Amino acid sequence: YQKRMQWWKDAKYGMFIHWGLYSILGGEYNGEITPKIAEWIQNTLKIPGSEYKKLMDQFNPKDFDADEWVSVAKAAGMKYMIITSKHHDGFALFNSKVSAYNVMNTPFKRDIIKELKAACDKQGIKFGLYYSHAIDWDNSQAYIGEGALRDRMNLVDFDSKKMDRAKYLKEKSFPQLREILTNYGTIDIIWFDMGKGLDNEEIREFVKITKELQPNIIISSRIGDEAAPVAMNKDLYFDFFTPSDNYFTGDQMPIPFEMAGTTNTSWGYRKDDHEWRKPNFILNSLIASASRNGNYLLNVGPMASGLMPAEPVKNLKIAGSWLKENGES
Ligand code: JFZ
Repeated sequence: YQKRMQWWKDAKYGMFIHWGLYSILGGEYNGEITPKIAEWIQNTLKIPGSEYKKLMDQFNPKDFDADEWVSVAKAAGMKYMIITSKHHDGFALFNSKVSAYNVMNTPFKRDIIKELKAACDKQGIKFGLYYSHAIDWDNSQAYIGEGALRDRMNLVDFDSKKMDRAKYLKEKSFPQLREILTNYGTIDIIWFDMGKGLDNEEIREFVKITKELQPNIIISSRIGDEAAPVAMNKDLYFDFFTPSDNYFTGDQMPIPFEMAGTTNTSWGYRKDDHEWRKPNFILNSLIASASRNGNYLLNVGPMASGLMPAEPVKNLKIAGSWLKENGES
């Protein structure tokens, strides 16, 4: 465990990227502005899947340049990159045989995961994948649970009573996990998210597949219920704890953690969100994490063009210069 974790502990700072069909909408659909985070727009505004899927025809980010994104991360002082290989909407940024709902069936027809992995290797930073393993709004069987979990499912197109989670896991989630952990060489981190609702046996199966295909990978705590850090020493099915970025103060964490934050107030690109966090905020967050032996994973939501918004890039670079001048990069 210590050996597997060492590079990550040394790295301290990474780039998170949320990019997908929702980036085309930028938080607005048919004149309506979503009140919540942009990548949840399909769910929040109850957009029927048949309509949302039409965005595929518009996915053509002609300015996308994997090397450029990795250069930004490097200039920021970051040592790894994690991108949404599939977010909750179910759309994959990689070439998938399991589901046609992927980037190869858009006008763009380029495997984004493949290009970013190559760029990270070339420029010498680590590469991880976010995969929404439990939530999938494109799969009629993606059942998570009732009560508080109910709203996380796609109840516009599907009836929760007819869903069969085992079927979803067997037909999409497990096989796609196999694809991303097989087709791109070494993957350094698997960032499962929103696993609440899965049972222990299912979680164990995710772990089993992951370790079988990538023995040295490290796994985020959101593979299951956002387990209390205290539970850590018992059943250690994940490698690091993933609090969100309101996790600023408090005691030393007893376990390795990675605080995830974003450069404005949304993860996916939102055209009306101009609350860009300043370099001093970024540095404060990094220090808040690093001083408690944790990592900071800072998100950028690129636009549909394939470019990152100019403001966060500028702020990240200013913070990065400070890190360089002060000997930490
Ligand atoms: C999840 C996603 O739903 C969201 O779209 C984004 O990908 C984010 C990084 O992760 O949202 C969460 C999940 C858990 C917490 C906060 C946001 N949390 O535990 O504080």
